[in-house]
Amino acid sequence: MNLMNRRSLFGSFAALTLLQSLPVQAATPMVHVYKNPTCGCCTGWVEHLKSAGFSVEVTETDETSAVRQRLGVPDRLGSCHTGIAGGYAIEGHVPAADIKRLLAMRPEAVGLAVPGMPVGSPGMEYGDRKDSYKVLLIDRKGRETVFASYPAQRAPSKS
Ligand SMILES: [Cu+2]
Repeated sequence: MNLMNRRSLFGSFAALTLLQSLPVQAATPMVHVYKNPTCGCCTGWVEHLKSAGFSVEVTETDETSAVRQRLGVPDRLGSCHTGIAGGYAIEGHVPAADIKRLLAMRPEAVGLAVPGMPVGSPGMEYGDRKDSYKVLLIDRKGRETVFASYPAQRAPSKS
């Protein structure tokens, strides 16, 4: 077998392997997360996504605000990390269930944001305390509407 034939044979194998792997990849939603290397709650959120069945790729960067700007997330809605899922920006501690709903609905939008770092959101667990927070849908003009609301939960008092 000459070199040309060997190359094309390898090429076919590669193409075949790629085709076989595609259905599996499509079934596992993928999130690419940009986070500061020292951010602990960002890692908490990554773990939350993984346990919800997402495959996660992490890029550590000190320029998280540049990533946010590139994706069209207004600074006032910013948090500690930015993810990309199915072409959407996922800013901050957005629950995995809301990302799945977004990917199923596929609206015309920039993506989702949980501004700041509300206590009790995924990755921001702090004992039993859960503050209320909202998941916002950002449209292409940078305006937000409420996508999901999470009420505050008080731990039962131990008296
Ligand atoms: Cu955080």
